[in-house]
Amino acid sequence: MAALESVISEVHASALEQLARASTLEAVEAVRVDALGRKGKLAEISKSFARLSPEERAGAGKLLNCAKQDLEAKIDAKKASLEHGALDARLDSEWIDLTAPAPGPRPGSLHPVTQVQRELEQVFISMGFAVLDGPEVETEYYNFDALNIPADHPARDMQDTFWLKDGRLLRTHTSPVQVRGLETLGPPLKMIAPGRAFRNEEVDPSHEHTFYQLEGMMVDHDVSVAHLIYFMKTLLSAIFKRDVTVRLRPGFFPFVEPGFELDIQCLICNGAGCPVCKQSGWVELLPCGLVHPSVLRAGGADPEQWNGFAFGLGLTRLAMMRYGIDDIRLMMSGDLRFLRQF
Ligand code: FA5
Repeated sequence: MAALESVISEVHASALEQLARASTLEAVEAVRVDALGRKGKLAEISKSFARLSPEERAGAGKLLNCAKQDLEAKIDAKKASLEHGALDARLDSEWIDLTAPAPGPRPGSLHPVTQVQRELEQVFISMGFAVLDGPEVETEYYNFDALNIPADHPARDMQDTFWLKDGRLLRTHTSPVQVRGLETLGPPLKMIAPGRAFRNEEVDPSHEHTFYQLEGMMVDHDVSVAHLIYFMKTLLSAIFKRDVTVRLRPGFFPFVEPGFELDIQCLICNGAGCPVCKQSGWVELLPCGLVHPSVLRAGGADPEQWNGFAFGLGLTRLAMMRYGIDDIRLMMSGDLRFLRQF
C-alpha cells in the first residue's frame, strides 16, 4: 500500500516538473495525456486498486483523486496563461495604426522605350530640332509615293503592310513625317518624329509587328554626310554615355541617296552572336542618308536650293541595347515583373 502511494506521489511530482518546463500548448497537452489520459500513468495505477482491501483502496483512491485534481487545475492554469501569451504576442505583432495616412497607390514608372524617347527628345531639342508627330494610320501617298516608292517599285516589298479597307494603311515607318514636316514647316528645317510603326512580319526576339522608330531630318543649304554622322554620334553617346562599336555600310532606301546602314555591335552578346543579332554580332539600328531630291520636291522644297539628311532610328531596339533586354516581345507583354524593373 505504502509503495502504491509513493508511486502516485512520484507520478504527480514528475508531471508537475514536466509542466513547469512546458512552454507550448502542445507540450502541456502531452503532459496531460501522459499523466491523466485514458491510458495515462494514473489510469494504469488505478487498475491495481483491485488487489487492495477496501480500506487501502479508500486511502489510495483519495490520494489519486487529490493528485488528479491538482494536476488538472495546474494544467488548465498553464494552458490559460500560454493562450494569453500567444494572444498578446499576436496583438503586438498585428498592431496597425488606423490613424496613419494610407500608403496610396504604388508609383508607376515610364516604359523603357518612353524613357529613351524622352531623353532623345531633350538632346535634339537642345540642338534646335522640332519634335513632330504624324498619323499612325497613313495614306499610301505619304507612306510610299511621296518617299519615292511608287506602286510598282520593288522596294514596297521591303515593308509588308497592314492595309485598311478604305485604302489607307498602318504606317510602316516614321518616314512619312519627313514630307509632312517639310510641307508644314518648310525649309530650313531640323526635326525629329518619334512614334509607332507597324509591319506584317514574323515576330522573333528582334522583330515585332508594332515597334517604335525615331525619324530625324535636317534640311538646309550644303548639308553633308559629315553633318549626318555628327548628329548620329551625338545621339548614340547621349544614350549610351560610353563608346559603342558601330559600323557604317551602304544601304538602299529609295528616299535617300546615298544611303547607309549604321549598325551597332550587339550589346546583349558583345558581338559574340545571339538570337537578338541573329548570331551576326551586329544589330541594325540607324538607317540613314542624304534626302532624295524627289522627297524634297514632294515636300515643296526646291532640290536646287536645299538638301538634307534623314535617319530612321529603331527606337525599340535602341532601348533593348540600352537596358540589355534580350527579347523584343517583352516590351509589349504588359508583364509587370518586366516593367517594374524600369
Ligand atoms: C526604315 O524604316 C526607313 N524608313 C529608315 C530610314 C529613314 C532610312 C530615313 C533612311 C532615311 P528599316 O526598315 O531598316 O528602315 O527600319 C529602320 C529600323 O527600325 C531598323 O534598323 C530597326 O532598328 C527597326 N525595325 C525595323 N523593323 C522592325 C521590327 N519589325 N521590329 C523592331 N524594330 C524594327
